[in-house]
Amino acid sequence: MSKSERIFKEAVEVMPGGVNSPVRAFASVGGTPRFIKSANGAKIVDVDENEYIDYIGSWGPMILGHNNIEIKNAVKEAVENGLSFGAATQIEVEMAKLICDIVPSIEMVRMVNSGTEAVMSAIRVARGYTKKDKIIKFEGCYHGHCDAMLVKAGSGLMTDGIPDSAGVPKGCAMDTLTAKYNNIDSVKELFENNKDNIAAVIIEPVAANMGVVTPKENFLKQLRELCDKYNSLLIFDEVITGFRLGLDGAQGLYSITPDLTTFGKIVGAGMPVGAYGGKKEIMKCVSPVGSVYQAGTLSGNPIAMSAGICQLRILLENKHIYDNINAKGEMLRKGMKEILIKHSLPYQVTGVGSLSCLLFTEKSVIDYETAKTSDTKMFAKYFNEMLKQGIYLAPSQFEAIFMSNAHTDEMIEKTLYAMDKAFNII
Ligand code: HOZ
Repeated sequence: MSKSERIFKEAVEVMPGGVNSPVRAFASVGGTPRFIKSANGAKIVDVDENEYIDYIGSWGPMILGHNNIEIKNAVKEAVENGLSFGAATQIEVEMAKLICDIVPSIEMVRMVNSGTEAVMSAIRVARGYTKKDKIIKFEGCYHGHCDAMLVKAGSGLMTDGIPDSAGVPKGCAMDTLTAKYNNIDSVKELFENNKDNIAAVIIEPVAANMGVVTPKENFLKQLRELCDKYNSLLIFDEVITGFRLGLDGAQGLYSITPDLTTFGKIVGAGMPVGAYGGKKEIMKCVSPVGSVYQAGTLSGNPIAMSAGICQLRILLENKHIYDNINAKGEMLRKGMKEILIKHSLPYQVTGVGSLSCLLFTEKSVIDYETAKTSDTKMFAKYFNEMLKQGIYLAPSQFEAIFMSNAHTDEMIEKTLYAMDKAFNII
């Protein structure tokens, strides 16, 4: 029995599924989750000393690769002064200024501790500001695990085949309306039927929790127009895309200005950080200035801020990193497509920039329905073959492949070689 297997046996006795977040449990791919001991650059090592090329990158934060020396030093320095004060610190102001400088749509920002918290708070702000209740979300988009967003959600729910979570009171989900991603008519219809009641439309501008699904041309622009027409807010959930698809995320890439944006992952460089922000007029609704209450004992924690600021500064001062990771994402996608052709397989390679996915369906993936046509059993076989060859992919068909600045061409070539071999076997 491997060490991972032994630890997992203990883990399932004391933790639901043996994990602290469901997708990690390998439930949809079978086998035992690898218990990770350390990581460096683009490689991770498990407790049995197996080394893998890592394409999860802690689900997105590690855009520079693991264990970045500058970030590590920034954290060490911050630790010397104490872990948390529950009081205002200068470093929080530094972080807020940095985010406002980097992302033009953000005039004011509030730091929280996760993407879920950011979304939950942004929705409350949208409701408080507009004095309306209903929220439109898109099938297959995942916005963390707050009650109102666990309706036809992507990520772990899609992996487990349970679109709506148990334990969400009807009242909480009653005001969540779902539209179809990439289908503007489905949004128009909801607006027409709920004219004065839509507080906000929330969207992952690139949907990265049902595979990676990019927006059709003009789709985001049309959403912006509809929100303006009906006096509703447009919220971009950039927890995955923020600071990844460019410094100013998907909103920069597609030239759309949302009213509110949520961040997580990269903004914390591996520490538990989220943030939400937007127009000053809207953010001034937040307590203590306004009447929308939102708080957090560890929000703006100095250690987390020091990590996040360091990572954002590196990205800001080295913009070529984006060219680099985007080119590597492209190299991977191109290579995957060639292998599919070689094996006469009809599967879909999707993605943009450093986010990619291989979906096991012959249908072009444009939304939740088409993503769900994926053969998840085939994905599971593929996943396990790749793992055997030292390639650590997300253990779910519907999660992204994350490229970091630490991935080398050789690593990508090795990955493609493994993929070719995997398709000879499965
Ligand atoms: N929410 C993440 C997937 N989109 C999973 C996080 C984790 O399991 O660590």
